[in-house]
Amino acid sequence: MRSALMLGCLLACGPDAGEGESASSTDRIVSSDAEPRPRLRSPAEAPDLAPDDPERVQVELTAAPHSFEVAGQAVEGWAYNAQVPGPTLRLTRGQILEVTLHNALTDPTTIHWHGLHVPFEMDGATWMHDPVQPGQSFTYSFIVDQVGTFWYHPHFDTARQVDLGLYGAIVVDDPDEPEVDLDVVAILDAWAEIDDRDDHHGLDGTSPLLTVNGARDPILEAPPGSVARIRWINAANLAYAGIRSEGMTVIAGDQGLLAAPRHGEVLLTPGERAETEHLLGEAVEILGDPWSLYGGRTPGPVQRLLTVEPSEVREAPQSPAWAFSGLPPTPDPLSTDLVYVLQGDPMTQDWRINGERFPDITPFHLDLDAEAILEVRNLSGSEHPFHLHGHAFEVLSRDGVAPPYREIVDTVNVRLFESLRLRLVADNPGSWMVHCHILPHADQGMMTILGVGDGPHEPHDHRGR
Ligand SMILES: [Cu+2]
Repeated sequence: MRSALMLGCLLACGPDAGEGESASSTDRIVSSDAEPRPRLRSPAEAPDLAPDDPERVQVELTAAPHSFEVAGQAVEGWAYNAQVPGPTLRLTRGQILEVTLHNALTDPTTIHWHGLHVPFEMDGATWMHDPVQPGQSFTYSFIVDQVGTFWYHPHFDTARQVDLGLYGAIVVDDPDEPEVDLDVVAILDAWAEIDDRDDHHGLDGTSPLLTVNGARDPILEAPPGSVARIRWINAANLAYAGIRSEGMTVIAGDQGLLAAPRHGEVLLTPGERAETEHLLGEAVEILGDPWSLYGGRTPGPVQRLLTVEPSEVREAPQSPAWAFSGLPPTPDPLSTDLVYVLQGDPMTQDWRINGERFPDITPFHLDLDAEAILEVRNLSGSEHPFHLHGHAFEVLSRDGVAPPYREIVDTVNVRLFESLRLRLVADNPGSWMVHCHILPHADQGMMTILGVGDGPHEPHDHRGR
């Protein structure tokens, strides 16, 4: 049972909590009163078992039950190699990542490589391939020709397995990028005050307790006058986090460097990543704005997520010379190849795509290397992070408005009644999952299949979620 996951009233729970507040710098900021405040550490990196092979990073991950602490509370969960978040997998663009998964759980499991363009049989989705059974092992192996911040998690009974603690970061370095003084992985997870269901721990995502690498409101110690690069991953099942900080620059998103930097804030929905740069003359606080799935930025307490604290005050350093491309968005051809209508209702939790619930779905199909325009319309009563496996795609427009620069992602939030137009080059053959990354929504049916090349294949339910 999951009762140990039900954290107590750790957020502001008073009768006036969040009432009548608006999004401004005068918002009440909720911080921890724990003393001393915990120190933030990047999740330990997995040791490379083939250190003499420059072409390959070889790692072993054992998924097993594990007891750990979150914000001072005991949790009976699951972990990779007895750590939550799991070991960070770090490699350089062009290397082969080879991961042997040992399943020491009582349930089947898989690993999905969120955001990486892996061959279909390595994707960890149980649409066509059986999961790894208890006591069994499986070796995933693929070349990585992308850079940036990605993550891995199971794609079997997904909401529950991720919620129990099975997730970790993947960092793919570009040898041509400037070095920074501090390069930190910061994985967000969310915890509800009360949750009597056993499938996830946030409720409607409006005011969960957000933790960073399992710590509430930690301090990141930094050398004086340093440049910090923080790689954020939202591993929560359904909580959104509006991240903001004075002087913060968002330098990268789901798929490496942005075409142009953005200043001040970034919304991180489940599954998404963002990299932020902080030029540390003095300490900076990084805040999390409350966000409702039912209508965006919402009144309520702002949480302090993290304080980055140099050991002494200095003049702020210069930003390194990031190689932003400055590319404009691709012009919209104004034709449409595939339409995805997101439907559902928070009252009934009946989530669908085009009227269908997984696995009773009709797969779409694209020829290999086809360029396709997807239109995603949200007619449901909730926002949804739309995610496609095996590919990244470009956001051409939101409600007809093109972004200022080219925007390449693998997960994109679709707000209430919004229409997005996306451009996809279907260059990876397989029967790929298309789903909402609010994992309970996906488990409840908001998932379908896009066949590329020889696909699609007939639906085949292994609880393939
Ligand atoms: Cu959803």
